[in-house]
Amino acid sequence: MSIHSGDAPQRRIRGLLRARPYFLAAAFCVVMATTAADALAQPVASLRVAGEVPTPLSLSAADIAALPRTTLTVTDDSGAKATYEGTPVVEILRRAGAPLGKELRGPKMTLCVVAGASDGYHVVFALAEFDPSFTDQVIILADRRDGQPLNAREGPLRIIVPGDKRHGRWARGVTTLTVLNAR
Ligand SMILES: Nc1nc2c(c(=O)[nH]1)N[C@H]1C(S)=C(S)[C@@H](COP(=O)(O)O)O[C@H]1N2
Ligand SMILES: [Mo]
Repeated sequence: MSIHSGDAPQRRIRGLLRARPYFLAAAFCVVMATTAADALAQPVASLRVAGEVPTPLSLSAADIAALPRTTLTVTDDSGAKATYEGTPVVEILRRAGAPLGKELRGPKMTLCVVAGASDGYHVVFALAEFDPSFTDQVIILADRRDGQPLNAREGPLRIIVPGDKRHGRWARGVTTLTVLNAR
């Protein structure tokens, strides 16, 4: 390459240096757009636990994966056998400070948990339905089916209610658990 000043390649380089702020701004935009696109393509599991609890929570996928795990083999709505893996919902409610065991009595017996999903679907449970001192049924918040992360249609998080014969409360895409007193 020629090193004589004023020839075409040198002028091009001086031009690039003068324009550097614009290149930095453009590069910044590309990085931000890529980050935003990734966020849209791969929804990260997260869950907000709010309402009448002493400790509202915002849990990431990693937070949920670190909780105690349970596996349930159930029959899905199409009649197929499926193994769901996740955390018992009671573990999440316990960390939010919801009253359980001997604490769940009297006026707290009307406490409910409303699970909200990303498509606007909502389902309701009595708090007692999650409590192992009331029932042996274990309702889970699943993040895996048959060893794989839940697909975009049903995940990242789905409630599995093994004792329900109809699947209306097996809410897909759960993003919120709201504790409310029904009276
Ligand atoms: N988010 C969300 N979850 C949902 C629904 C819904 O409309 N939105 N439908 C429910 C109903 S009525 C049934 S019968 C089951 C169907 O389960 P499937 O999606 O595995 O077939 O999902 C349940 N979970
Ligand atoms: Mo349904």
